[in-house]
Amino acid sequence: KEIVVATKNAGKVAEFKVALNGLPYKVTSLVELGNFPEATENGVTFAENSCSKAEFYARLTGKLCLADDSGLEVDYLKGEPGVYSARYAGEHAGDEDNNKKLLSNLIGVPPEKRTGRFRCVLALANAEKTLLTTDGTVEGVILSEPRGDKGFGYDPLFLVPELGCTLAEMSHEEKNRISHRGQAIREMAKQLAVLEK
Ligand code: ITT
Repeated sequence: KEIVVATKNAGKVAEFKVALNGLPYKVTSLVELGNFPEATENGVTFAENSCSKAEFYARLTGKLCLADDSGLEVDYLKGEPGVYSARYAGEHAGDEDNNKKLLSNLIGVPPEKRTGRFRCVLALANAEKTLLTTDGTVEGVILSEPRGDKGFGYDPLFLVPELGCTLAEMSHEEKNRISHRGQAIREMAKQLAVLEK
């Protein structure tokens, strides 16, 4: 049996591969399956985008697809960048541009007001419909300078206060243990096992 991790984000793929290791599925991703078109993401919630991506790629591949829609909500910015996290600094912006924009929007904001969270919604779909959704969140504080060189996206700016380090200072295993995505993946694995019974 095969599950396609329906994402083009190499950072996400790396975390999925580690987290799904040990399940009775062959795990592939759009990154290695070839040149698939971009799914349109015009939903206003992570759940809408996650389901539409999963269904879109399940129809294209004819395989069971697991999609991830995720992002960073910053309280001082009223929940931005939220579902726009990947394109915060523009349609084709990279992680560096997005991080720069986030920092510039938080200039002068003291640590106690720099709270926020990552959210992740996973959707599993076949060519007909979405079968399961799960979610996860992790709370943190946005630093004023990056720390660490692992991870992707906003990880170097996201401090997990209880651990005293950013998500970019952790291995995939450590990050998965606490992250929004790690939680959502573990819940998905549980529900999938029930579904298969
Ligand atoms: P796919 O749609 O192909 O999966 P994407 O990067 O466009 O890739 P999203 O629309 O879900 O995916 O955007 C998620 C963005 O939120 C991502 O590009 C990062 O900027 C940010 N993000 C999500 N999870 C993150 C994490 O674990 N660490 C750092 N940044 C994260």
